[in-house]
Order: sequence, then structure tokens, then C-alpha cells
Amino acid sequence: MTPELAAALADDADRVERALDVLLPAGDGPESRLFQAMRYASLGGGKRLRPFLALEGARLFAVAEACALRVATALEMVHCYSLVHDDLPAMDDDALRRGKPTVHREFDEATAILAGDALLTRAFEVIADPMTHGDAGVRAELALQLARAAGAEGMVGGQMIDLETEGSEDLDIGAITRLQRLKTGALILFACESGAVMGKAGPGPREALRGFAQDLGLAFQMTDDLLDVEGTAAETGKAVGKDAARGKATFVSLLGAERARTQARLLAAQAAEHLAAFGPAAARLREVARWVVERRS
Ligand code: GRG
Repeated sequence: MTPELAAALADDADRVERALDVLLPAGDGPESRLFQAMRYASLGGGKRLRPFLALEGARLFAVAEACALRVATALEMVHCYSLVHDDLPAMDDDALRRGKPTVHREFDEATAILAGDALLTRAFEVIADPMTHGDAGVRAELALQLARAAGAEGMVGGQMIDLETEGSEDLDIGAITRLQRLKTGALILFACESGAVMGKAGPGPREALRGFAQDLGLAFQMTDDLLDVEGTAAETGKAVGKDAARGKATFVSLLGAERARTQARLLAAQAAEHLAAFGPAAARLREVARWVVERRS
């Protein structure tokens, strides 16, 4: 990663951290345990890739930073909720996430379910708030797109396919690609396109960002599959070797590590090409595509 990209990622991560701190107050009374769990799930960890994509996308259209930050932070809340629920005993039953005990291990299962629910709903509360954007039509479109990305025809649908097909021998590359487009790709697509929604961009730039996101999402997932095979828990902050242990078909199990790596790099390069028309303004997005496939966490 170039020092410029590292600084930009760190800077935006810091902004998101501070926004999460404000938007997820500690709370008091008997429900304070819920607020603590929401904060535990969201603060102090993660690469903050999705918010970075949203903030950088918004910069292409000169969207007000405060508006973009609220959308980026809401998106991160949805992502954090998905991690909390994915780690539950009924799903992946994981003990480690972002280098610390998962929410149900640190608190308890019921609290983890509620914290996930409350993060998801808080995200939509943030998007719908007039402070996020002065134009109610833009707020409605953001809510619609985020709901589609996160719901049954997006991330949650992808998770269902994942659970249903676990251990199945029949999954081919087309089926895995579809699963991952929903499970991880849909939220990455929202991240990349949300700036164009906030900036009321025309169909050309929106299509370019969608193309970028689709290739980036797959490259991201291929790298995630590679890290599950080749990474360590110390690097990734989560358990590794899980896919093979569960007999999951992944890009790596189907293509082999070397082809998956080559394919991920090709997709990252292709992702960057979609942004040609933005010129130097999209340099950081192009750079982040390169980093996504070389990352170790
Ligand atoms: C349970 C509703 C529900 C959805 C689960 C996205 C998802 C669907 C589960 C996350 C589990 C997982 C390992 C998915 C594969 C790729 C992925 C999304 C990894 C985690 O994202 P990163 O690497 O995590 O951006 P950080 O911690 O850096 O934010």
C-alpha cells in the first residue's frame, strides 16, 4: 500500500470512528448493556473499507463531507451488525472477530442478537434523518438502495444460500459468484454507488461506479477466501481455515490458490479501468482496488 493510501484510509477510519462514537452513545438505564454491545461491535476495529469507498465515491461528486460521513457510518453499522450475527452459534459460531472476543462471547447470545438488530435499525435512522441530506428524495433513495443491498435480495439472501449450500459438492463457479455477489458484493456496491446518489450523478458515472464495485467485490471475496487458507489469526483478527473445516466451496477450493490469486488481481485491474473517465480524482479508488487483493487482513 502506498503511504498516501495508508494515510487516507487511516484518516477516514478515524472520522468514522468518531462518528460512530457520537451516533452510538453509551446510554443508561437497564438497556445500557445493549448500547455497550453495539459500541463493542462497532468501535475500535476493522479496516473500514466500505466507509472509505463511500467517502471517496462522494468526493467525486463534491458531496458535503458531513453528509457522506453519516452515510458511510450508517453503512459500517450494517456491516458490523452482519458480523455480529454471522459469528453467532447458529451461524459460524466464531469466538474471535477483529482480534477480540465476538459479541456473544463477550456479552451473551441474546444481547448479540439485539445489538445486531439495533445496529441495523440505527443505520436506517441515520440515513432517514434530515441531517444526512437536505433532499428527502435522496434520503429515500439511499434507504431504498441500502435496504436492497442488506436484505433478502442482497446480503441476507447471500447468507441464506451460504448456509443452505454448506458441504454441498454441486456448487460451481457460477453459483459461488452469485452467492458472493449477494453476500459481500451487494454492500460493497452500495458503498461505491452511494456517493453518486448523494451527488445526484447521471447514469454514466453511476454505471462506472457499479462496474468498479462489482469487480472489486469479487476480488475482495477471492482474497478473503485466500486469507482463510493462507492467512493467520494474528493477521486477520479472526479464525482461519474455517472454509475447509466446514467443507465450504469457495473460489480457492474451486480454482486453486494460484488461479484465485491471478483472477483476483485481474478483477482488481478491471475494476480500476471502470473509473478511467473520472481521471485523477479517482486515483485513490483505483489504488484501493490494488490494495484489496494484496492485503493480509
Ligand atoms: C448474518 C445477516 C448476516 C449476514 C452475514 C457479510 C456477512 C453476511 C457475513 C460476514 C462474514 C464473512 C467472513 C464474510 C465474508 C467476507 C467479509 C464480509 C469479511 C469481513 O469484512 P471485512 O474484511 O471486515 O471488511 P472488517 O473487520 O475489516 O470490517
